Amino acid sequence: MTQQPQAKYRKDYKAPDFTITHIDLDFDLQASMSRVIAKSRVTQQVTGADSMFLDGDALSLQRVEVNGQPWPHYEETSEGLHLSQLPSEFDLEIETHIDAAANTLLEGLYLSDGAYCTQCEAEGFRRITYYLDRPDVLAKFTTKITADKAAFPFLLSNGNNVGAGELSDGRHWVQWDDPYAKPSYLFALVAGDFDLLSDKFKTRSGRDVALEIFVDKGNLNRAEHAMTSLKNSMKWDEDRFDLEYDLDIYMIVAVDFFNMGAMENKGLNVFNSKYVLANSDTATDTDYLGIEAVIGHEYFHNWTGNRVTCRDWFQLSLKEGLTVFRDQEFSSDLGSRAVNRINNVRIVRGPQFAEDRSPMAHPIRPEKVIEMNNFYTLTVYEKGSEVIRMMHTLLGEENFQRGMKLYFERHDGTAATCEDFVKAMEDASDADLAQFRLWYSQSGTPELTVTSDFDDKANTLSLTVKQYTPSTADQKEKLPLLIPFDIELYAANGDVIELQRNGVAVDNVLRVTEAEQTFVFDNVEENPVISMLREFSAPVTLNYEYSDEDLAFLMVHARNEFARWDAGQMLLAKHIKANVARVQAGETIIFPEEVVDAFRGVLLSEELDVALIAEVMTLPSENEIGGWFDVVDVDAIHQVRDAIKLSLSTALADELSALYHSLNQRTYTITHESIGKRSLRNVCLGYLALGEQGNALVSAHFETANNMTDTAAALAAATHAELTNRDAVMAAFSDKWQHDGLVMDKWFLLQGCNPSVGALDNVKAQMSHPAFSLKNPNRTRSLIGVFCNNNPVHFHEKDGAGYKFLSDILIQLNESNPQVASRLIDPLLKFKRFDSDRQSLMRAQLERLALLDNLAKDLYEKINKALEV
Ligand code: B3K
Ligand code: ZN
Repeated sequence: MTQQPQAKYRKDYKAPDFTITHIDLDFDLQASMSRVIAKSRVTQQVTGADSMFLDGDALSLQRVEVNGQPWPHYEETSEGLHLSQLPSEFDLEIETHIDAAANTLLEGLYLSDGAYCTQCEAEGFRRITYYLDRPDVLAKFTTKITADKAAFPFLLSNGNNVGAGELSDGRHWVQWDDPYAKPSYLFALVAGDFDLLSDKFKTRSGRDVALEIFVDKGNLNRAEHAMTSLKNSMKWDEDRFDLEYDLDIYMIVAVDFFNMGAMENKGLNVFNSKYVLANSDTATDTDYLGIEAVIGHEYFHNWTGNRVTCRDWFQLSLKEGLTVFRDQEFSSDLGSRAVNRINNVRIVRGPQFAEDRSPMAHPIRPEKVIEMNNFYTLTVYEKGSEVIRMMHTLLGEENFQRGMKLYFERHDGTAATCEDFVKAMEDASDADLAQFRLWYSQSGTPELTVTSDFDDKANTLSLTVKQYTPSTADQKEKLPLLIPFDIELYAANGDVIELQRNGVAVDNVLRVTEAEQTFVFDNVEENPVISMLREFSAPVTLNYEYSDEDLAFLMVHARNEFARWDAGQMLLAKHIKANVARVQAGETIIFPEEVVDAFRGVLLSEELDVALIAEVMTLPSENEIGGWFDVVDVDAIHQVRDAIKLSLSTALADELSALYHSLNQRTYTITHESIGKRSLRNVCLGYLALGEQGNALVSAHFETANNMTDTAAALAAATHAELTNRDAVMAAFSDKWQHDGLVMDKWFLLQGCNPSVGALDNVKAQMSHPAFSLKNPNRTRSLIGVFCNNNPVHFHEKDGAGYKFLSDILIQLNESNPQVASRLIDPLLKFKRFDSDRQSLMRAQLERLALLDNLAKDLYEKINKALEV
């Protein structure tokens, strides 16, 4: 590395000396190189300023003009263009050449299967032209695109199509005008040949909006669900948030080569095809729900992100945390609130909590960044959403919506900060969020330790709550937070005991604000069972000495579905932890009959929603379990989890089998009810696959499946149960689908998490499969990402071969696509969580990577943090 990458700090924010109010872009797309002419209107913001620095990366500069005259006062650096001796207001014209075909980074302008597309967030626009590539510079964009008409019949950009024409040489052009000022990261251009699904939406004020979804040729029959999801999103945002769409057209383009899920460019979203394409043959129910969520997420950004954007990238959670909260509410309003909450909580408790314990720990509003792309994290997104959710819990829906209104009144059309959002919430509701603000600046996972004391003379219940946040890699000292702690008390007969203080009913959401605090409730006539942290009311861990009986009681009597699921998880957690200790001490695994009975009760319940039963029966992942220990013993965890699964399978075989058969649906529909039934039936299949009839049952399931959910469930059951028919069903699937990378991702994923001996060699072998390519981020994540993240026993094999394999891959990706490399490296960063032998093997690979002389900023930042003492 020639020059060490420099960090930026939140505290150093400074408004720009000049701003750009208008930019006219003119693209001439050619096979060998593309020409970009950018004409900007620049105005001074700070009196006396006469120089400015424009960001630029991998550009070939052709000319610079100021007010129509060639401008000699510039200097090119590796990071951009320094212009000097500038007047206070001027027109700037810059011509650059870029090579889209050579762009493997998938950032800036690149080719995806013959179509040009762009990705500019966070700092990709600087790979298109020299610019003030920062989110607080808001300009009105016009875009002219010229390209060969036969190869690129569709030429798309943000805003409205305002002109088009043909040229004599077979080329054509289209002109776009976006009436809303925006930062450069929301710019988009797409040029290609697609199939187009068109529809329209009438907004509640009566405007017609044209809806257009562009997909690869031949995929029109997979775009319908995305369109329905888009219309549902538009309607939901009007109904729940009072927000209406603001342009006459909304376009979505699906591409196969994309570094993440999707991108909310104004009026022209670019999506990973994974989050657009679906039909019953190719997509699972999870895919359908994922598409609904991501289409919603990007649409909701139109207000939370685009109309009000971020002042600087440290404020990313302003748009991401809020928009995740909105998409979670959308999915919950349309589907099962409990199942959505469970799945969101699994992500926070699993990988987000793990991030807090890693060298990359950061608050939802980071303080220091080297490569911004490294901060599109679970902390900024998922914990960010939990922080918004806590405000929603504390203020209530009505006040929260008042806060949203005020936020838009104050900040529409501007670049705002997280503080602006909290202030709007506070001012609209008269709440005091002073202490709550710490959630934005303090990193780490708070631990709540609760003890209860029932006084049968005074009929009082005292709850003592201690909060403690362990130090994190980025921050030693921690302060007490305001934690909304939602509880409910139950009598032995299942009745709810009202929470009272001094005889007056009090809210279920306790405000925990001190390091230690005691809450006393009166008129409690019997020692109650306490449901705590209901709905996961704060992103914290909970320690409370529950008895098995109390947890089994809550699984039946808790009034809310989430709490019932959570009681089941706590019951499992108790026994998993105890058994890991037993295995480590060389003792045998014990899983008591009473615990099995609690799960039998759930399977037999006639009142519980089937989708919820499926969730209750799903064991926590090995990674989540790993998070409960200081030193992660991957082998013991795997052994215990497998043994418990087998115990449940054996003891509950009759109940599982009866449910499996009764849940069979003749016809395939995608309603929430039928998704729930398939989900439980396939969970039953996963257990039954471990029994004597496993092979026969899974083969029959595979043969008779009339949709991808069931097909994929058969493959998964065969894989996890290591059935002898596994190779046969996997081969049949590959024969049928090897032409379709997106479908094959389900297959690569199962190769990645294959528990059998020789898993790593198998993963290496599958890299030569005709459908695999390291150039495609989806394939890479499915096979290699899943192996390294979701196959802990084999990734962490004691010889260190898994670690070496990952760093060999990272060496390749460091050059071709550092953004993907930087996501893939995460399991290696966590080396301190393992035993000392594994630690040194993992560290050695990080040290090997650190020595690369062309190490990208992305990897540099993470490796350096991990290796810091
Ligand atoms: N805003 C984009 C993510 C951009 C990631 C840049 N590395 C998608 C989203 O969150 O909606
Ligand atoms: Zn987003």
